[in-house]
Amino acid sequence: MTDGKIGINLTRHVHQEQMEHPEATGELSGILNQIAFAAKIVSREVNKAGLVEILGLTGDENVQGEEVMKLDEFANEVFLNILGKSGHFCIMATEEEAEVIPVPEGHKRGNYSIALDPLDGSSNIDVNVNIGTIFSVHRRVTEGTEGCEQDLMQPGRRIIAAGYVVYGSSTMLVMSTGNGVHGFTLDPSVGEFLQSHTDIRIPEKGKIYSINEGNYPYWTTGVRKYIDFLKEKDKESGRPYSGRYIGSMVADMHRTLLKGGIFMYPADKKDPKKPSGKLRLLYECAPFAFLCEHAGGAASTGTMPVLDVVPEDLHQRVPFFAGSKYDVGQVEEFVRKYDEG
Ligand code: P6P
Repeated sequence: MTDGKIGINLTRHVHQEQMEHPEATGELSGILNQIAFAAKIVSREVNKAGLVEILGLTGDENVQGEEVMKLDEFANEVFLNILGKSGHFCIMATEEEAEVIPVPEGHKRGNYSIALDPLDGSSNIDVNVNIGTIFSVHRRVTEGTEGCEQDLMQPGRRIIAAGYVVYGSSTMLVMSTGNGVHGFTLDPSVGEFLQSHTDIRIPEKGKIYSINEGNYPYWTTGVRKYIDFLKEKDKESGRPYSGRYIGSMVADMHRTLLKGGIFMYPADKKDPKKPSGKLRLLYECAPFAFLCEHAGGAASTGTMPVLDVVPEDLHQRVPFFAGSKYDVGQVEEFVRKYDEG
């Protein structure tokens, strides 16, 4: 996937895209540069977390009722501070805050809204597993100065830019503004994200499935039968598939984008408070669905494209099946046959 075009940095890439697509406003490069700036700061902390006493739990809980790691809070603060003062946004939302976040007093309200998970996979921080930031940008739909929830609660089909940062052996930013999916790897020696992956394409069909099998007893019949099917021996279709599950959405989806296959977090009956599964629509599923579709793959709730879901709540959860088009289509067939029939 890498094409040796090292030397093009994120700024230049987005500028070139805007030259080719004048319909996009000039703000996109500013937005992505601010996201990259915040990501560099978070990357520095993540990479030294093992060395300083930052791994401890704060003992606080976020709106999801999950223990908040200090790095979660740090990442949340960094992104909100930098993006809130960038002048590009009229309203923001993050996984860490129950309510929408206004732009700080005295700073310009811009034409966009942003929803983000500042540090997804935080439960993996203290075992040194890849974690990440996920973001989704919409154009505002309301008039006036202050933005509001309506500017965030838009279907993913209307996203104008989305992406993620994966903090791992290297820090990589993968994004799309609707003209292909591109990857940029941070060169800490120059402090720049340099293009390392151009026009990422998800293979039409994969041979890896990624799901938390511990939830098997709680899935619908259709999902259970699909997972059983993937394990049956069938040389022609490449089954049994290999199982890979890291438990960090950014890491699992990064592999799925590059190698294909299917990542799943279905609805399950394990927690009555989460009847639609665990992953959130606005700042986890919709941005990854946007990337999957622009990389030639698909992302479904099991019954409809994730990008067509009209949000009803800021922290709404949806069942999520994403990756190779063939594989996502196949799980939809099992859901149709066994769960809707
Ligand atoms: P489970 C991390 O907490 C997260 O939100 C995603 O990054 C990840 O895909 C999922 O939860 C893992 O959840 O229930 O399999 O541990």
